[in-house]
Amino acid sequence: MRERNAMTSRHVENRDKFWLEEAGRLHWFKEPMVASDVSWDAEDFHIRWYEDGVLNASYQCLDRHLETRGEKTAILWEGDDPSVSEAITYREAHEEVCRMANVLKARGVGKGDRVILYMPMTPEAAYAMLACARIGAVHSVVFGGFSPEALASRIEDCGAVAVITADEARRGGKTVPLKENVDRAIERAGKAGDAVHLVLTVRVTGAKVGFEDGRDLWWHTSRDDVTKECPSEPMAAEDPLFILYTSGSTGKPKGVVHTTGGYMVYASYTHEKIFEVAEDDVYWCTADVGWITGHSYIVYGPLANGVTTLMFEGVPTYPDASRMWEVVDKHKVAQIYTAPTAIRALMREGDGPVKKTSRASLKLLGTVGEPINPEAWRWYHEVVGEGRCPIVDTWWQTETGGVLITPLPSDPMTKPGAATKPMPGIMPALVDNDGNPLDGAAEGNLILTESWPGQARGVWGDQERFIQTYFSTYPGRYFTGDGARRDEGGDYWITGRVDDVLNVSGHRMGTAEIESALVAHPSVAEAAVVGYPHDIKGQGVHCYVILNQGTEPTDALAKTLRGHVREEIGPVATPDRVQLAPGLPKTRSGKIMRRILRKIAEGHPDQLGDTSTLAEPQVVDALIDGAKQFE
Ligand code: 6R9
Repeated sequence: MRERNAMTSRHVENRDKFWLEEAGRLHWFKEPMVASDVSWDAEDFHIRWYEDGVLNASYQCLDRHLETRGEKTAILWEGDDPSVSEAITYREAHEEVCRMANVLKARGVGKGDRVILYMPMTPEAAYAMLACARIGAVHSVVFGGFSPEALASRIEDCGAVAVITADEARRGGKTVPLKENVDRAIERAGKAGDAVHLVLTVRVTGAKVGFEDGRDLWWHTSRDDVTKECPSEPMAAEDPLFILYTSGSTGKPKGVVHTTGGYMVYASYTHEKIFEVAEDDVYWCTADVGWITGHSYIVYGPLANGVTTLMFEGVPTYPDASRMWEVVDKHKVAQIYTAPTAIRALMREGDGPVKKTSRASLKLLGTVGEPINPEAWRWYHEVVGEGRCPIVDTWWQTETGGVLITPLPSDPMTKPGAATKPMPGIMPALVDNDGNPLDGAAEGNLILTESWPGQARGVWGDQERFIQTYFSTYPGRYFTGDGARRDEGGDYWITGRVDDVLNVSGHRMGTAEIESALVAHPSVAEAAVVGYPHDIKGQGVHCYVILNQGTEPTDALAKTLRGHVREEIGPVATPDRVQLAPGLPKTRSGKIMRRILRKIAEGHPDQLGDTSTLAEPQVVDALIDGAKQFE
């Protein structure tokens, strides 16, 4: 708490000075003299940080550590197969990155060119990101679980000239045909596909794949055709570092653009303050590099800070539900950073798989991606961390580049489910639907009133859409799309996307609140709650409930659960419907697609829209079937 307060006062005293001092954590080829020049007004919209500074993100993550940490493990890679792992030092990573950069350069890829990465969770994914950064090319990582169609539309949208991929990915004992998907995507992308003049493929499983002469190269042979030295391109702070596609409530996914200087300062700053990684610690973020969490907290943040970052190829439940904790013991992991959905899935398997491991190395536990229900928080804290590890529930978004609201490890851990306080330097606020500021204890729409270095600079190829999406709802302010409650202590509780908030008989309720109550019941593994039009109340509450393994789905249990929520929150929140379901429609990153649940609850299963990003499309039919009981 004391450090948080000290940093916050430094920021209040002199904001420019605060952020310029934080910039000093990086190695700049030319140090910035100005902190920021920002206007969020539509007429004169611009966001610039450290604009006169010159640096290189790859240099920051590798070269600057060579003298002091050359033999330290940079990437500790744990394979899908539990018997396979590999430690790569900063010096080795530097060499691999230089070689990959030279292969790209030899094929004419250079500063400003866009390169798509469609990779498994192997060290080469990090090499590819850093190789692009090294030569000033702009990478766009597409999660390996996306379809060839999704890949084609991204190749097209960003005008990629090269793709880096692997023959196949391994995950949970299964394989994904990455190279085959790339070939199909390039064909599907037509003219845009023709513009891709290099496909660099990493050999992972050794599967037989197609090879187009003149376009395709193997990484394991081409790496020997180039030298292991490659200077890093001096980049202006505002030169783009990467594009990352993310979906919003409307339209096709947006290519969110992050630039070099501000993003790197913010990733490094937040990683240091939130995770408190000591020099000899092994830090593990379980995300995939295809998501922003993987960018900021597997690759750029930890490596900028000289940390040993663990990269995991597999999934938390393979070969069994003990895997995560086995990995913790095997590599003496000190910090884990994972998602509530993973915690709930593991909690469902009971305490046994956790308790058979030691976990003595753990010092801190983190979560990200969705509100964590107090039940899961407590399990994580008490069973996984044995009550001795602080939990950092980090709230942020693809668009924010790094964490904005979170407990810091030295804060008192007394509010399970609260993201608590802004990072020093971050200025959140709550407004009502008309944009009026809400003071003190209140619930409303979460906005940011001031820029921060890690903020996205735009939407690739469509700056108008960027301004429209984030800065027009409350003109001159950044709208997060999330709702939040601020309690008497000034702590923030994220209630979820604003479009998920229910209004039942004039009472405003976060779906997360009802979900939490349901999950707190001993029979429930997971729940998702949506509203549907109700004649009298305005909105009714429809709960989709996944039971714990081995629990019988009966009408009596559904009734019990209605009563349980009524008990927990109050009569106003009594579910109108409880649907016991076999699964929830989730994206491959584990986010529940509420749009689909809403449409089914509304009785419009014919209007589900695009379901191509679902991990298991077949659950949708079961949900539609199950909802018929309410007709
Ligand atoms: C980093 C990431 C962003 C959305 C965000 C919010 C939800 C993320 C959260 C959280 C409650 C947390 N979200 N972290 N909600 N508590 N700790 O997940 O980025 O994929 O862009 O998602 O995720 O709704 O607006 P992204």
